[in-house]
Amino acid sequence: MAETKEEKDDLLRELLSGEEGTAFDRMNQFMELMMRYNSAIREVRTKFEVLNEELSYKTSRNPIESITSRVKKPFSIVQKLRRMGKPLTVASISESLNDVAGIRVVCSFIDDIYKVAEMLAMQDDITVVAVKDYIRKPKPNGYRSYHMIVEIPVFFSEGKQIMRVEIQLRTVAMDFWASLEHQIKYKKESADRPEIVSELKSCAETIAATDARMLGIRKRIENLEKESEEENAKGQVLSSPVQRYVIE
Ligand code: 0O2
Repeated sequence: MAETKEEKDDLLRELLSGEEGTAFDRMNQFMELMMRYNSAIREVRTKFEVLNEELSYKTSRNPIESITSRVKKPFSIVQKLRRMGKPLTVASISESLNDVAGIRVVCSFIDDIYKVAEMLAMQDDITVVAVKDYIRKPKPNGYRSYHMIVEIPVFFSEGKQIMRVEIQLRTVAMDFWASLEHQIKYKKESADRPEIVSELKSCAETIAATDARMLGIRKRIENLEKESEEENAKGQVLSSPVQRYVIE
């Protein structure tokens, strides 16, 4: 992990110290690639915003609570390439990394995650490259989220380019755990002590159980509402003059 500004600068210098062109050319190529990832994020983000608007209109509630996005930081890119044993070049970034463009979609309930993910996957300009379902199969530490790597065509001035985007879908509760776990554990060796690992895992399980209960409550309320609407509808039919006549 790069700790100081000097270490981060060294990593970046390594990325930009290829053999072709000048350092200035390579810096420009890098900046252009990041701009392209940003554009890909915008395209996918819009798709989620449209889905949220439509589903909110149809169901009178928001399946998506929030959407955040980021382009991976340059030194994180270099660290990951190095960890993977890949060349530290601009070309290697798009060839080897799936998560330079990242979008996090925080949903209200667990079923919203699967609904929204399926609706995105059905769109004909989206290709799903990989899925990791850490909700059905949580990580050993308790981490839960639904990860998708997708490809999307983005139209630039000189033509279409297929860009990769990593999408993380999780509930508010899963996001709460992941954010705090990240803060608590980041760069802290004592966070790996068995009692802390097991406490964090236990918190993740409590949160998952609460997520399931909240979904159960929502479904019960929806069913009760449906039953009462059906009752009201019957009542209306029976009180119409024709119906009254038939029954009498
Ligand atoms: P950052 O800072 O979030 O960008 P791959 O990307 O497929 O080569 P990887 O990295 O194992 O392999 O992918 P995975 O398992 O899908 O996880 C990628 C991202 O998920 C991580 O990004 C985190 O954002 C999140 N994540 C995964 N596991 C955990 C976890 O245990 N706790 C928390 N809080 N988040 C997790 P990065 O790479 O860490 O970087």
